[in-house]
Amino acid sequence: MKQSVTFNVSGIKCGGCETTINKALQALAGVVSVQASSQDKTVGVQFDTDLTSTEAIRAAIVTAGYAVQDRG
Ligand SMILES: [Cu+2]
Repeated sequence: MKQSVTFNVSGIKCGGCETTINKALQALAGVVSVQASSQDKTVGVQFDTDLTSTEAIRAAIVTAGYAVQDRG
């Protein structure tokens, strides 16, 4: 099943950060699309719940060097 989630991510400052996060997450099995925004400081991800999870995606963002804020 496909699911979408949006993370609030601090430290996205430019297009290079967007590219870093896009590449890191697109390398994960099950990730369908990634939309990192330096303007909004968000990362929207569409993924297949059979193959990955919000926890795994969150961990990949952290591994890439960015901090994920808890959603309000
Ligand atoms: Cu940057």
